[in-house]
Amino acid sequence: MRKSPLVVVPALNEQATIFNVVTQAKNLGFDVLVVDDGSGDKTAEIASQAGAVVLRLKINLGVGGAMRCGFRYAINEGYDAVIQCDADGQHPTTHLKDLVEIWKTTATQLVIGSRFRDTRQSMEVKWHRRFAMRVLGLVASHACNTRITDSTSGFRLIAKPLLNEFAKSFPSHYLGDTFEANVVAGRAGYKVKEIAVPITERQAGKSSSSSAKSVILILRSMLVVIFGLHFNIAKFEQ
Ligand SMILES: Nc1nc2c(ncn2[C@@H]2O[C@H](COP(=O)(O)OP(=O)(O)OP(=O)(O)O)[C@@H](O)[C@H]2O)c(=O)[nH]1
Ligand SMILES: [Mg+2]
Repeated sequence: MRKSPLVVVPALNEQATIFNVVTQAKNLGFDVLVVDDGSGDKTAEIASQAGAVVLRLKINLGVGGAMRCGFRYAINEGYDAVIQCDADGQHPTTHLKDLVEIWKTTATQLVIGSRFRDTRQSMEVKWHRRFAMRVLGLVASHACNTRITDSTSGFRLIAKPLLNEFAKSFPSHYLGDTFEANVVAGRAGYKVKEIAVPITERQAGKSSSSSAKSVILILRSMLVVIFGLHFNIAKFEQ
């Protein structure tokens, strides 16, 4: 029988929230892997006390690098799918099973949890960030052949055979692991779906995103996908 997806949590200095995230996912029956690549606080120890397997990397690889590690671990351990979930409490663990349900009922390889499909319960996003996300969403929708409203979401399920491809090559730069990866998956013919998920503000700790730098990086990402300069994966074969 197929194992439940492995919940992979990239975490950097999230000692205030990691315990709850891990225990909530474990209580729902999921195995949890926390990838910590340079926390100066007690993130790794607390995650381990909460029952997660913890990979501590010696160098900082960023979120994408941590996820690539998680994908490889999942394949080695025989999981068919991974769910990525933030360590800061932003992502509702109560919706982990919704991602699984879509994967199981629609044979989709990428299920994205969107904060923009149902805005009633989701976090406030400033208008310029929302505008940029809308443009990225349009490009991703075109590539994935389905409506994508939140192409930078880090709450998502990735299943085989896409999981095998992402384990081989997955970028670590800003937007490479989210927006570009979605476009790459769509262009290679993998089935992508998006569902509404309430995503809140981070509960504690410090954000890794900076708005000044992100404008340049959004432009960079747009050029990368327009000119097809992104990483490549094998096409989806039924
Ligand atoms: N392993 C690892 N995890 C990271 C790194 N940078 C951020 N993370 C984790 O990746 C997740 C997403 O990062 P956030 O800083 O929350 O980014 P964000 O959700 O776009 O920004 P906020 O909305 O402000 O929270 C969190 O669980 C972070 O702890 C990193 O360099 N290495
Ligand atoms: Mg966050």
